[in-house]
Amino acid sequence: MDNVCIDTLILKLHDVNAVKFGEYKLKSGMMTPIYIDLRVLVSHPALMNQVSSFIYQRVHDEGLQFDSVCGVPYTALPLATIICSRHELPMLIRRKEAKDYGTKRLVEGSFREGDTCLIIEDTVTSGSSILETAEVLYKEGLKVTDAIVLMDREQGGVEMLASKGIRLHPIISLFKLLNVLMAAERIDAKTAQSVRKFLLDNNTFSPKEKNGNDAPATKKTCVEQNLELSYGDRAELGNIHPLASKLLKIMEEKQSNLCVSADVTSSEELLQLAESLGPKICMLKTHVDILKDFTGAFSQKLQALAEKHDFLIFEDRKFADIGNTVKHQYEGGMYQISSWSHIVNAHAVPGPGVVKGLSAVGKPLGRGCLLIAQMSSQGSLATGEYTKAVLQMAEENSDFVIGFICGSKIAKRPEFIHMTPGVQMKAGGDLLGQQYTTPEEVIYNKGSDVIIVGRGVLEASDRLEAAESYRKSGWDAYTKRVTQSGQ
Ligand code: S5P
Repeated sequence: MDNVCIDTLILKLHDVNAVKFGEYKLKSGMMTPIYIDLRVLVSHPALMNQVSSFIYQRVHDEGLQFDSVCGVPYTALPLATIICSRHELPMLIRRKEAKDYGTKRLVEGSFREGDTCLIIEDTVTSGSSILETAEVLYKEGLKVTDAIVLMDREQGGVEMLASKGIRLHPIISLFKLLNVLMAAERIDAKTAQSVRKFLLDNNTFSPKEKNGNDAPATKKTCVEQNLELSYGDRAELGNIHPLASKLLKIMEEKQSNLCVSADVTSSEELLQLAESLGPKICMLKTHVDILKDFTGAFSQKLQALAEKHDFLIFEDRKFADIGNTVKHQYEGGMYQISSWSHIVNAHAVPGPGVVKGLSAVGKPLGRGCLLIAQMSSQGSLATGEYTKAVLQMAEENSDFVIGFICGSKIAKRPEFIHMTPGVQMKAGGDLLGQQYTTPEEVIYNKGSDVIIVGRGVLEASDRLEAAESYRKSGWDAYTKRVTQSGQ
């Protein structure tokens, strides 16, 4: 099924008010900030036909085998009717109440014991409505192995039904729906974020304790299904390092995955950059040892600007010595990096001692570290097995390591941040081995989280304008990636 059609269908459903935002009560009594009301479909016959086509297409794509079709009353009943009529499939009708005259049957239509019935539903929250219908069918000697639903609220229905032996095939997930509505500017990022949080916090299925609250189970499920979590969702993950969470929140809030590499040699120019580009960036990267006039007062001013414009400071010191030495380099000397930089980075070459040494200083201060897993420069030795070993080192020290400097996403855990240097609007390189790829390539194709841009901004005639165009490119690539995930 192609993406454009699903996106268009979502927008049409929003047009007819089948998707509502506000305060609504679900059948279970739970209050929800998003309500899916597909009962309105009967008033929109063209849309009704389209929805039916999507459902049938899915039945076809999955190659489902069944003897009859049953729509969960009432909303899915007309959908099942259209599908069965169009494709000449036998249908069954489940009565909500047994009539008190005649045959007293709960299922109308002809069937034989042992027949398989496919269930069609409009919206699933916990999966209980599908299960209720399945149980009525079971009583009549029918089998139910699969169900198709137009809208999955992603609150545990798939898992609950799977635990009862029913495979649920959702056509639209609420996470996908939110991304499409946000990309079309029908809702703002805040609304999408609060709905996502609600969905993650209100999973109705827990394998141990049915109907209990089990938020982590949903989060795990999204990851397991390889659904792309938004930056905002990742910020809320249970195991995330507080600094990584803070960064992801800033990114979501400012709609920026841009880190500007402020590779200038005067502290005044660096502060000017921080002041003017501050609103566009999630992070400012420094090489403090190239400043000709570093002072303690400079680092205080930089911290004040980071507060003012809500960005993190990343001193790109690339520590690479034994633990005891890096401890001194991080904390002491004339730069006292740990006192002002939220994030530092390190090479893994010395072994885990380098992380231990840095962590001894940085962890009590709430700082975080990025490990250099890959480099953008030509002929870099940080590849293959080395990169894998860096990943392992990060996993073992995730109380201080928050992510990686890398060319592409290397870790599956959504708690880790991937940051990629060597970014310009045009692929290419410099005369000293730097290699550039584009924001789209880095974020959309390579799955990284943050673009690090130095000369792409610094050498532009209008630095602010350049920063804005990198911010926009990076953000658009991210939105595209999240929107297209899980399809
Ligand atoms: O592999 C790397 C790692 C880093 S941190 N390649 C890099 O280029 N960097 C840094 O990113 C580098 O030290 C510089 O500060 C920045 C890239 O700058 P640009 O001017 O080439 O965008």
